[in-house]
Amino acid sequence: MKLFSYFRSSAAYRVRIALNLKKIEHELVYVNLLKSEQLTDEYKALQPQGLVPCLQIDSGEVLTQSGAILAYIDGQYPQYPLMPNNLLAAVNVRSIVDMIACDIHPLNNLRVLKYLSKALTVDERHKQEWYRHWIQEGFTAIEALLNKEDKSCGRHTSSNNVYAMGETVTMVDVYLVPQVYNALRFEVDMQPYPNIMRIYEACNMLDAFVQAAPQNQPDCTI
Ligand SMILES: N[C@@H](CCC(=O)N[C@@H](CS)C(=O)NCC(=O)O)C(=O)O
Repeated sequence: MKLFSYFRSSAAYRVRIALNLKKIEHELVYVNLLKSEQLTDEYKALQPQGLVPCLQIDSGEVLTQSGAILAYIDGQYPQYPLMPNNLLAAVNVRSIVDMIACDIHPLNNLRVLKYLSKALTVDERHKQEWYRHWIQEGFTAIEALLNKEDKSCGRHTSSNNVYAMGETVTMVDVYLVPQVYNALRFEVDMQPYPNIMRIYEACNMLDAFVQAAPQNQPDCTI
């Protein structure tokens, strides 16, 4: 299978982590967002929104949207499951995943930042404030959830956990690590989020996360 990826794309980073955790053989195809390669007709024939990632599976079919791609990978390759079996625990994983995927990440996407600067003439300082604002708002809520000693309703959050939801990596960690990478890149003060940082550091002890990291991608110097 081929993953169309860009080293700094956090949506592609999520998929790279999952492919590595599950040890799924794949090829990386690089789409340079700074050169607008995602907007070419050739790429849009694969991903009509012009967004990275997409995954071409061995049958030739192209899967789009990182959440859908991750659901496919987790369903098709059951080794190293990323979603809990318990329905309520799975719903709670999904809830934090959606806080990142729906309520933080889209507001800070490249096309949104470009629109702020070009169409709305927002200056660099305010654009960076915008970026940090949405991360801080989302991380404040996620930190509160992760800090809560709560093993009811399948939530399993606790400040004693190794990973976000317990002793094993789940989809929450797969989404959280790339979002923290973005936060650090844009110099968000991470002091108010000790649980998030602890989880980020624990995940980055695992090869699958290290190998998926932007700075370890062959296209990071292109
Ligand atoms: N909801 C989409 C978001 C994908 C996305 O936003 N990709 C970004 C990189 S992280 C992108 O391709 N941006 C290009 C652009 O904004 O022009 C997903 O999860 O796959």
